[in-house]
Amino acid sequence: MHRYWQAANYLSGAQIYLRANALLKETLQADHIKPRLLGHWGTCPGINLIYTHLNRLIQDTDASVLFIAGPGHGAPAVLANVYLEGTYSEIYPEISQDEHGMEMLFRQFSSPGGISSHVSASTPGSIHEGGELGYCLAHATGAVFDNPDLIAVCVIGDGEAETGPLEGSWKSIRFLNPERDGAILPILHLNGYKISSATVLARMDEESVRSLLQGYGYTVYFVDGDDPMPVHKRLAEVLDKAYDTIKGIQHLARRGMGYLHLHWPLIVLRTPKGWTGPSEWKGEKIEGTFHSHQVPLEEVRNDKGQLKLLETWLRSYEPENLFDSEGRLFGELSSIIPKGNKRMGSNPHVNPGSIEKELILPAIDNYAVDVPSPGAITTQSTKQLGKFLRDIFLLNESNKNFRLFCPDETESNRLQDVFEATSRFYTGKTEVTDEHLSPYGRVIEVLSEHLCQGWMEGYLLTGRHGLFSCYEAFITIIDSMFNQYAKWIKSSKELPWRHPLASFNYLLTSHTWRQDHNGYSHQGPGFIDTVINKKSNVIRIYFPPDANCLLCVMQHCFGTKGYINVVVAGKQPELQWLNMNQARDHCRTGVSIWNWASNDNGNPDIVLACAGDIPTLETVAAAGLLKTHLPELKVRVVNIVDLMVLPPSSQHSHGLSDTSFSEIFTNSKEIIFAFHGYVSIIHDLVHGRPEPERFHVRGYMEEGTTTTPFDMTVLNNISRFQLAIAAIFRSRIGNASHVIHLFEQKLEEHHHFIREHLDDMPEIKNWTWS
Ligand SMILES: Cc1ncc(C[n+]2csc(CCOP(=O)(O)OP(=O)(O)O)c2C)c(N)n1
Ligand SMILES: [Mg+2]
Repeated sequence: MHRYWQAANYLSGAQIYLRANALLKETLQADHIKPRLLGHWGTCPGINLIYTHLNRLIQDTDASVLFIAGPGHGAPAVLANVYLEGTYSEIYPEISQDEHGMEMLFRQFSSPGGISSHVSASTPGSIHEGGELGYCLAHATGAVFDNPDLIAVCVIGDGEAETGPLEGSWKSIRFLNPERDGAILPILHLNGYKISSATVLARMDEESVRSLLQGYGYTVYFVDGDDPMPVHKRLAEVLDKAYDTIKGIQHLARRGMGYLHLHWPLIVLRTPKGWTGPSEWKGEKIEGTFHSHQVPLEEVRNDKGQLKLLETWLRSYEPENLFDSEGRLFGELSSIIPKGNKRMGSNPHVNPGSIEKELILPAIDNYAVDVPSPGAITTQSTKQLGKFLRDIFLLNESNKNFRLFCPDETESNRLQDVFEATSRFYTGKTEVTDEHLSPYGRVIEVLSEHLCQGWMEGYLLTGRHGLFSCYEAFITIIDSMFNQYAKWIKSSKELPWRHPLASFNYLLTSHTWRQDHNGYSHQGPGFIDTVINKKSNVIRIYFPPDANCLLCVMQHCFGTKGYINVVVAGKQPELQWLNMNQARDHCRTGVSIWNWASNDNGNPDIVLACAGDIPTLETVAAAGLLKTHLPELKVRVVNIVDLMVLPPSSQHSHGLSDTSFSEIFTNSKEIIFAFHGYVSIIHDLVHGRPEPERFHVRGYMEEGTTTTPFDMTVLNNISRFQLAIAAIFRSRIGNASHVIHLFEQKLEEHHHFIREHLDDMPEIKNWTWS
């Protein structure tokens, strides 16, 4: 095992430096060295040590192990191991297990036309890039939900352990039920440093580290040292102990003997950063310090002394005793590699196409709202969705492949009908006043958007399905995680061997326009701005205006693969516009002219467009006002469900053809666009359409407080009166000053009324389309 570790260390160091002379058959020359030295060495020896020992554990126990490297910047180590075990060459035959393939492995690393410096979608066995630190333990946890036989071993850097999401992830074990879930085994790698500073945990004494982690519910095993042989011995012992503990917990739980007060194992590995690398250069220590973080010797091409030191370092692993003259690993070393799918690079949960079970969806007609005519009834759209979700849980119960992730808002978001089918997952102490808690629950409520996101990513990346329901304003907490996930999906799509995953579905509700209890801090539609910038073959954004449209959109999203779908919908009682058949047609095209609200007879003076449920209400009401007070103005109402119909089809596959766009928006008429989010999004999207300056967009402009629902629209200039006034101005219709005056008076009246009565005017509250 020690020699296997040396082989992995050799391959790791060589990936950073060599472009030729892979087996060091010749004396190392400057032109064997890559011109640009890019990569991270410091973390590699630790990752290699752990991987080597896991190979042994798997061989002895036949365990199914998913390997997650938190410090994904240690890609040379992960790549070295998947290369040694053969999984790399199976996927990329040109990187063969011989001298030529080894040279190619080295050349491609961090090189143009090659592969990136981090673990990435292109790395076999990986569901985790680790480029942006903090999410490894969350991914590990998501992966083992409902995978009872899987152990996700997660290496956590001591720098990474300082991040908010990682610090929050220790509680993940509280969300595992050993009866039905697999196990996580965190290995906290205290190599002492992050990029250039000391780490908090590495400088704490052993007892403090132990009590901290014990407090979270772990049994902590320490492995300490810089002398390889005792470290090997101790690491092998504690891995066996950890494995036995996991199996013991699962054994008891699966025989109904309880698990409430168990302690899951956790290993703290304290070994030097850059271990076995060059120990110092000109009196400056490298091994065991932050100087080993990236490239320990940077001047090897220009400095003969450094070149010599690099050669001494690489030869210290004795490549000639690891690989034969053709570059093949010696047989006795290969014997520690697990067989077939037990190799961590080909764990079947990682690229799950072949083991994924499709999500069974009930017919949405069962939950349809009866809408005899537009505006005839009021309902809570997300309440209807809750019934649909309830039945998804029921239909997929035996497949155990669907979960709802939510930061404690299922009830608040009006999805509580799901509790007729399942519960909130909870294994702690319960009180008689608790509701819907169970260790078998499939609703995962943790008040951490980071964990909801990370767990659901891990769940989907291992072939399952889910929904993340969140207050719209707080989803921006995970902007950066979304960003990384979208990059992962984009990169995966470029790899023919990666099977598509179920789409990541967001339901953003309790949205900006109806934050009745909470006000300004809870008003923020900015997530859409983040999403819109991602690749068009990855993202979709929907604004269903009512319950039937919400059901259509969600049904569609659950049936898609490989996308990130963002659905924004209100939870408050709201007017319903379309019956199910109309909703289906509307959602299929993503945009349509609402003829029932228009009076343009095919030739409008002005177009009123809207996206979002509240903007839709105000737009329809504005059309109603104009019809009553200025019937000669020909108004067309256009509703947009699928935001991505707006850009030209060259930019997004949902983009309307030029002809359809002109049919709906005309080629020249002015458009008053009431939008749920920030206005610049719409301006960006319609860039490239005929005369885009026709689009006069109104949306959320950071005006708000705890006020009435209608006042929110007034504060942000999208109330029916303001839209109607804008329509009159932009259409340039004459003889309308009395109407403008009337609408301005109404706004004035509203201002005084809400201050006196603390509620909206009855004519607003009770308004409906007629
Ligand atoms: C969220 C985030 N912040 C900052 C960085 C920049 N960064 C890359 S590596 C690193 C240090 C990581 O230290 P540690 O987790 O201890 O890993 P190791 O020592 O094993 O390299 C930092 C800060 C990052 N990748 N992600
Ligand atoms: Mg570190």
